[in-house]
Amino acid sequence: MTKPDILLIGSYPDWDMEGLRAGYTLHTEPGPGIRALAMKGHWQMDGAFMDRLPDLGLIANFGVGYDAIDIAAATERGIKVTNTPDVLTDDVADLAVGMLIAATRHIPQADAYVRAGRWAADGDYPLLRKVTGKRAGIFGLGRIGRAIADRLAAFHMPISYYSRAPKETPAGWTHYADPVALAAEVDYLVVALAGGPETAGLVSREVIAALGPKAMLVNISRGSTVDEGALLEALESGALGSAALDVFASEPDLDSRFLDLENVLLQPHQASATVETRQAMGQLQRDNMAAFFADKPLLTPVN
Ligand code: 8YV
Repeated sequence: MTKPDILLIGSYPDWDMEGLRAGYTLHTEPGPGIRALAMKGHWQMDGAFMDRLPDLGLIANFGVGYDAIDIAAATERGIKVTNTPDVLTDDVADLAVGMLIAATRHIPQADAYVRAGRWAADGDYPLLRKVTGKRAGIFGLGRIGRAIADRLAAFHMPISYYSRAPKETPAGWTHYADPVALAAEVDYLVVALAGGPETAGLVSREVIAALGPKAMLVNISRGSTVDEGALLEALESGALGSAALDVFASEPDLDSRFLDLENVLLQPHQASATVETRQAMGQLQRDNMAAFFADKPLLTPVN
């Protein structure tokens, strides 16, 4: 039996390549006859590119966020889009909480202090602030936001959240319809919004100002959700206490002003980057393609 033709975008580890080669004839350039596209990375997928694939029926995205794909353009062309939700939720929530604690308790700086011999030479590391019991705000209470909130609730943090409509939550969680009002009430603001035009800049200059000099912004979603110019200014002036960031507007070439700041913890967009989760994401991407070619319902459709 001939293998279906698919276009491969992005760099895949051997375990994915094995599964992909076993099931498909792989192409690296668009053209006729290609019915599915396996996409990885944050490469802009617009209507003009889709038009170079006249037989395309499916874009199978490796990742939960599909802000790089013009969904309206895909729908107009009768192209289905799938993503990889759920399988990465725990990892992303784990990293958000890890970053929050690491940045508050200066885990990277204290490690450097020990390695530099400063513990013996200069004495104990300066005292910091406590994490447990502080007030947490979650921006976007989808699957990932909820998993972060559940973890922070275990640290006895009162949970407030921003979302368009209130969600079903454990008793005592507070919904805010106004992002600025939420920011004014919390010690930590963790951004777990989906990317895309609807959420662009939602962490605005006003939200950052409302957080204030003692608060921390944590972002594991997309750089586009934050007014990055306002964030940099506030971190530089001390108007915002600190930030822990896994994502940036211009990643991977982030604004070099971040590198000069001591009140920021920087991560290389690695929230889903464990072997277990990346294998599960690759499997789900291939399972969606297999369903498409077998004319079965897609597992995790977006449109
Ligand atoms: C990326 C992510 O997909 O799932 C998402 O939305 O941002 C990540 O998991 C990953 O970097 C692979 O491109």
